[in-house]
Amino acid sequence: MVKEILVYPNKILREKSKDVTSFDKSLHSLLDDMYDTMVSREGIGLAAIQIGVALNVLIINLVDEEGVQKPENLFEIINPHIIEKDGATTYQEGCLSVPGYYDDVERASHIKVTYFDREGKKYEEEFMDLMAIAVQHEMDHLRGHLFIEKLSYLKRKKFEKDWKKQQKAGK
Ligand code: QAP
Ligand code: CO
Repeated sequence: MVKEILVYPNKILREKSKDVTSFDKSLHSLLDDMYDTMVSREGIGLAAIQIGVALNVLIINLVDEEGVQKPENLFEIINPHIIEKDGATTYQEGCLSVPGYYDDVERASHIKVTYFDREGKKYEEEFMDLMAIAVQHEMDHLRGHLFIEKLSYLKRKKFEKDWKKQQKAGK
């Protein structure tokens, strides 16, 4: 089911998410709702808090070389921990909770992560490039952070000004 996505500056987006403790039907329907919601808005990543659920759950579904978003490339990542990170890369990020705004953010280019899947099976995996960026972006949501917090002071000020203007315009 498609859920409503919380948009900045909704305070719920600042909540810290908690670990999943049971890998049951309610987790599965959360994951399914997150997928429907993400796809309906043409997103490539979503954290549970973006639909108001403060659990350490995120999904990522990058597009392939042909630009097609295939369900078999979906990652469901639960209770993730970054155990190693290195390198640096910059990417023009966006976020479904900050629609219409994109800006450069620097992050580690390579990460090693432990996480669980929807059945509670544990994985240790390395991610690079866009997948590494997406995991770090979504994991920031789990700690109540948005990519706009990483902007320089001046860029953030300009963002706040433009955002207020856009909201006044009723968008
Ligand atoms: C997070 O972002 C991410 O502004 C996922 O109008 C960011 O899916 C992953 C979106 C950077 C990898 C790299 C944003 C859709 C989607 C918008 C998204 C919009 C419509 C963002
Ligand atoms: Co986001």
